[in-house]
Amino acid sequence: MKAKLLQLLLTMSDSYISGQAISEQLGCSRTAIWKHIDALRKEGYKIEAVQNKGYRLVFTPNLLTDHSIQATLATERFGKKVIVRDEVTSTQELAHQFAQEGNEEGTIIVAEQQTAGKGRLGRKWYSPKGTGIWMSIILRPSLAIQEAPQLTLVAAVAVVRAIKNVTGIEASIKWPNDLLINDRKVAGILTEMQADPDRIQSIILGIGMNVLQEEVPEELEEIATSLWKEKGVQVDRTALLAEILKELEWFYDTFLQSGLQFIKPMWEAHARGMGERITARGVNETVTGTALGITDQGVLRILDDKGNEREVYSGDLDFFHTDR
Ligand code: BT5
Repeated sequence: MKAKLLQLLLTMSDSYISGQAISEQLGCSRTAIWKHIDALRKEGYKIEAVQNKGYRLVFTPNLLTDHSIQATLATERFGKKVIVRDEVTSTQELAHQFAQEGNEEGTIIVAEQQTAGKGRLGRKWYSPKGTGIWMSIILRPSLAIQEAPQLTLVAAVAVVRAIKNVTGIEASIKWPNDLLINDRKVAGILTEMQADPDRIQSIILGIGMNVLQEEVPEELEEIATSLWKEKGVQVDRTALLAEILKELEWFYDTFLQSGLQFIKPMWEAHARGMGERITARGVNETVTGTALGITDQGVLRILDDKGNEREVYSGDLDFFHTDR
């Protein structure tokens, strides 16, 4: 009910809506509406109440709550079930748990703060309170196990588009899972899998994005940034999260229908370092050469210094040329 009321106030925010009209639309009593309005005000929403005119939303706090997200979503399935927590160790951990308990595809877990946010290979993801989007989404694709890493690339394109749609900023993709603005990392993607020997049970897709941070920790100063640092505006995190889910749902469905071929040109158009000299540090080997692009399976193609084409399945990239 609170989400529906908020949705109504958000849509009607350029005019007043009477208590009577709200109660008719939502099918609840005016007392119930008043209680929800009071609760929203306590969260920091400023809602004007003018006699004979009604209510009008004049200020929205930059909070992530289940009702703010539900009131803003424009998706069919993703985010229909939203779990928001103030503090968690990692939304990935919680999402694994919820997936095992049978929660359906599209369920999202969001936290205002993570005390043990995870990157790849046991690395840490810094997730300070109230400043970012720290979210995990449960996916249940019918894919072969070896196809699962492609979802990282699909998500990267979706998140780049969401950033562009909401802020106008063109982020670039650093293979396989980083999003950069001016060569500094603004977001990271983590794809984890629960699988039987031959079948994917679920994929937990984690997205971490720095939105409102004025400062990043000293050790990340050279490599990390936030939307606030790049653009100087306080991007509404709920609107951005809803846009990410909208793009992600579309790209995910397209990927499941047609594979990576359709998305690959978009990925390559946004990728940083293609056609340039790079080093890819994989788990078992390091390859230096010219990045040629990716295969239809999302594998990085490199022309090494001996003139051989090499394929790298996962790892970290180093660029030799930076814009900074
Ligand atoms: C990633 O790993 O970039 C994946 C990050 C995924 C985070 C999300 S948040 C929601 C969900 N819940 C989680 O617990 N995780 C996911 P990787 O490519 O391994 O990069 C990790 C490296 O990025 C670290 O070693 C740092 O150098 C750097 N880093 C850490 N925190 C950062 C931040 N907030 N912004 C930019 N860079 C950061």
